[in-house]
Amino acid sequence: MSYSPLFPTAEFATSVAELHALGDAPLALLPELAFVGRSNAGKSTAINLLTQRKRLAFSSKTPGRTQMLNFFAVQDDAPLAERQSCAYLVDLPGYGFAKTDAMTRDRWDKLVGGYLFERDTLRGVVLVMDARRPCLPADEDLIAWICRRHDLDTFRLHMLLSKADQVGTMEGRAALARAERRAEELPMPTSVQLYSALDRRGLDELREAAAQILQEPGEDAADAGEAEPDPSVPTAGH
Ligand SMILES: Nc1nc2c(ncn2[C@@H]2O[C@H](COP(=O)(O)OP(=O)(O)OP(=O)(O)O)[C@@H](O)[C@H]2O)c(=O)[nH]1
Ligand SMILES: [Mg+2]
Repeated sequence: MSYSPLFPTAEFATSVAELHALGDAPLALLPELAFVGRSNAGKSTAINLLTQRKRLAFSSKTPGRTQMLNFFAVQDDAPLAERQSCAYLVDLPGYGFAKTDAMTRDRWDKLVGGYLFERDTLRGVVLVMDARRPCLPADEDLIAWICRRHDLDTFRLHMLLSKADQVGTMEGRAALARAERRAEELPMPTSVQLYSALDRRGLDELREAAAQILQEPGEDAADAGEAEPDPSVPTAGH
């Protein structure tokens, strides 16, 4: 029997400012789900909404608020006495904000790009994009980092079109269609949804996608396998 992540149990675990410090960080070997996207897209807000916490991840009107890799440990939904951490949500610094100088960009590439490319325990990412302008060149840069991974058959990309409250029905549909077309071209399994932190539209869908990404690959199959009788083992009465 396997348990699912219980997002409201999330607690801050650690922050990492340099990629090389990641190996020394006090982190257990658990699956990770990172929230990435342009600065101000709503990554920190999405983590707070998912975990039902007001200020777990710092959100701000000022672009570039999140500067480090911030890890939040999530416990499983086992009975209270048996609960243990089963995953990390990771809030990443944004990219592509107006005042980016060469040094900031270089730092971002090393820290975030490096993390997205080489982190073995990273199971997938939620790519947060403003529904008013999805799939901008800066988003494509980020997708390019992910495409360099060697586990693209199982690595999951979930495109979260945020601030859906800021677009009309037709514009929202057009944004969704555009992102879906892009998703079909990508080499990794990719899903797309509209969402709003303001009116909580799409929150259940986000929760389901996040839980599914963090699930062990083949976990369902393994569970099903346990229930199947092994034909090589004689059973009572045979
Ligand atoms: N209207 C609306 N505003 C939102 C939504 N999600 C986030 N915001 C607002 O957008 C701003 C930026 O949100 P953050 O969550 O801090 O964005 P971020 O992507 O973490 O930004 P950085 O850390 O700078 O990369 C804040 O003022 C949020 O309140 C949404 O769904 N609708
Ligand atoms: Mg942030």
